[in-house]
This record gives sequence, structure tokens and C-alpha cells, in this order.
Amino acid sequence: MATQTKPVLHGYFRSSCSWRVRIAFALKGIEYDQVPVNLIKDGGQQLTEEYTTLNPMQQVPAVEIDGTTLSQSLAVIQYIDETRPGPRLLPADPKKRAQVRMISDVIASGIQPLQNLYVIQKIGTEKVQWAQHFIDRGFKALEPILKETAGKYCVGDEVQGGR
Ligand SMILES: N[C@@H](CCC(=O)N[C@@H](CS)C(=O)NCC(=O)O)C(=O)O
Repeated sequence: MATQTKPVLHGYFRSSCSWRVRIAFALKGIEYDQVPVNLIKDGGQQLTEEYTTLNPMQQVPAVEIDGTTLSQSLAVIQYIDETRPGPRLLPADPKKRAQVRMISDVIASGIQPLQNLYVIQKIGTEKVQWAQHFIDRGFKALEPILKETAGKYCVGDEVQGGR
């Protein structure tokens, strides 16, 4: 159950995964504290021992909430949705909910990972085109999916539905 303590979001200002969680907090009207983790400064603050204890994947976001620490933006969003009152973040209709998860997975598992710093640093900036090839492939797959599901937003016309 939700406690009175404010959640703490460890994130980076231009990280799309941190944005996902910030947007979810905003839509739910949840107050939270932020701890910046600069992915560039000091060789990457996500790599420190202290942060690795919070998130062994050495990625943002990590969220301290209800006495536990969660990472993986989609898991965090789902937890917030299931434990906090207010407008629901995932559609009530199972088919639409599955479509939201399908699209989120294409982005979070198929498209986004290869643009990460740790990938680019490993393959070398001269091979960025290699990553771009697979990112393009993901976006190409997303187009026909969105043709089926989209209204004003990726799935339908509402970001949030009533409980
Ligand atoms: N699947 C994870 C991905 C998290 C992720 O890739 N975070 C990026 C920033 S958007 C990161 O921390 N990268 C660190 C690095 O590349 O070293 C999620 O959705 O939270």
C-alpha cells in the first residue's frame, strides 16, 4: 500500500526513460523528490558504487517508493498505476491495454536500448550507423502498428481514463 513518504526519482534530465516516469507522476498528480544522476559528468554517475546498489543495471531511472527501489520505467509506471488513485495510465479495455504494452515494448526493448551511451561507447562512435540501422528498423515496424491503434495518441484519443 502507498505510504506518506514522497517517492524519490533518480533520473537524468534528458533521459527518455526518466521522462516516462516524470510524465506518469505528473498525470497522477503525485509529488516526488528528484536526485539527478548525470550520465556524462565524472565519467557517468550511474556507474558509481552507490548508484549501482540502487540499480545494478547502472541506468536511470530508479525510483525509491514505498520502502523499495524499482527500476525499469515501464514497471515503475505500472506500479504507480496499480497503487495510486486518480486517472488510470493504462486503458481499462484489455485489448487496448495490450496494445499500449506492445507499443511500449517495441520502443523500450526494440528501439531505445541501442542508442544508450554504454552501447555507443562499446561499439565506437564510428559504428553508430550500425545502431541506427536497428533503430530505423524498429521505427519502421512501429508505423504499421500505429496505423492500427492510433487516434490522437498512440492508442486512441485519451492519455488517461477514469477509474
Ligand atoms: N529499460 C530501461 C532502460 C533504461 C535506460 O536505458 N536508461 C538510459 C537513459 S534513457 C541510461 O541510464 N543509460 C545509461 C548509459 O547509457 O550508460 C527503462 O525503461 O528504464
